[in-house]
Amino acid sequence: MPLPKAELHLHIEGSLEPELAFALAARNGVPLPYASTEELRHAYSFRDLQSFLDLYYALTAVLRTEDDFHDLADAYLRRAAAQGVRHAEIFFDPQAHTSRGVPIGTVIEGLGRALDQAEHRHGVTTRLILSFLRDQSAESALATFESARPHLHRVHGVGLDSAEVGHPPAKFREVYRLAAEAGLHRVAHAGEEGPPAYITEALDELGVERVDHGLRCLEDPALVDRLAREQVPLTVCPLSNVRLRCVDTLADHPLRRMIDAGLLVTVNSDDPAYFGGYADDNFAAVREALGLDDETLRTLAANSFTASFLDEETKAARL
Ligand code: ES4
Ligand code: ZN
Repeated sequence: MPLPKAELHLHIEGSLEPELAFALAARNGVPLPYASTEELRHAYSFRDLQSFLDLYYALTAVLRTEDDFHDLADAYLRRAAAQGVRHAEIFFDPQAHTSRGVPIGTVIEGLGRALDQAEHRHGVTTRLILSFLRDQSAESALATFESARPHLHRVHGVGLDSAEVGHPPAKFREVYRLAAEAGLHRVAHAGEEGPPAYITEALDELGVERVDHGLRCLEDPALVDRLAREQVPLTVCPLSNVRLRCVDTLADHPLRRMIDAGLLVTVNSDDPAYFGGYADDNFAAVREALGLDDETLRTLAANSFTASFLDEETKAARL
């Protein structure tokens, strides 16, 4: 039985498996530049974050209707539940869809319908995190946030993702201020490919409560001390880090060093359809490659609830 855990770093678009991509392409009459699911899987070999993002955004073309977004999220939640996930805080990238003419309401209401049913159907509680594309303008993020306002009852927080280098967190100060004003939680990807200074900036300029990835904090000992002292959660994604070549091999992954430094680390799957595994696949991979013992794995699973946006009473009940 997989350990009960929370998934805190999961892009719903990154859970689109080739089989579902082909089924939705057929349903919507969208042509795909691949002859088969096998041929598509062969394209899953990435040089870096950007080469992955190019395919990730290309495949979103199959997602058009509310039912598509519902089916995508329901398929993820079913798989997650089988891997011991009891709570999932799920990113979505509205700009990847609105830029193709899909209304933001279609995206949020479709995902929301699957999330509403998830506790009953799959035993998974859920939260939705609206994520801004950092390689788009600050104005586009602001317009996206304004267009999401009628749907904010379904949204628990905001995040920041896509190509990191050259797009520092401070670019999004204004939209994060508005999000805080609207009572939303704040997280951001930082220190995946970008420098440790982006982690500090995300904390100080955006007020983030959690850092997604955060791997490169290890290059700055003073920052590690701060993250440990303040117990800022880091949502680490081991299989993603290998596939996007942030680390050479799983055996080189700094997860254990991060735990030993006193950081509040969690293990997550990022884009499981692309990176070779869901939540428990990531747990199993680091157990194997880094020789983590059962107690360490239990700590990582407990950290995932601690670092979640569940209220304290619910967290305790889920542990
Ligand atoms: C992402 Cl791995 C990763 N990094 C940044 N942005 C993303 N969007 C989807 N996956
Ligand atoms: Zn991510």
